[in-house]
Amino acid sequence: MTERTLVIVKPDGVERGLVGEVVKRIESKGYRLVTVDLLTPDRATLERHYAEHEGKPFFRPLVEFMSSGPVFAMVVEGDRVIAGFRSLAGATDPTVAAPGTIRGDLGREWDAPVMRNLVHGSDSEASAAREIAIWFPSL
Ligand code: IDP
Ligand code: MG
Repeated sequence: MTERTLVIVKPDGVERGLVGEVVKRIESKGYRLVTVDLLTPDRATLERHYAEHEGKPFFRPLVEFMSSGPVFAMVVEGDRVIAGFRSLAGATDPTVAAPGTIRGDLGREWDAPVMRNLVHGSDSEASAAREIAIWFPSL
């Protein structure tokens, strides 16, 4: 089943020069980039994107972190890519993310536990549709 998902290389990943590494893993798996953008997102966009987390203790720090510098956002297409990219990304907490995953291999979040985990990936068909509309309204 061909799906689309929203993937974001977060500011820590862009700053560390890991955009190419993330794209390589996505393309090597057989997924296709539909569109990409390098941008510094504003707070309003991030508050919409992370609306499900509003009120949680990490919400404000997360919005600040995500707006702190450029991110690399992309729409990725492929067979069951929503679950497939979550699998490539690994567990939310890089400390326990499995080796072989993006977060497990490359995550270094000791300055901000769990938050700086390099990538975002939509978690369901509904989230993917909602998030793609926020980041790429013309699609
Ligand atoms: P996910 O990105 O794996 O889907 P979510 O639970 O949706 O994880 O959380 C969204 C983002 O919020 C995470 O990727 C991470 O950057 C941050 N985050 C989640 N839990 C915590 C926490 O306990 N402390 C700090 N940041 C967190
Ligand atoms: Mg999530």
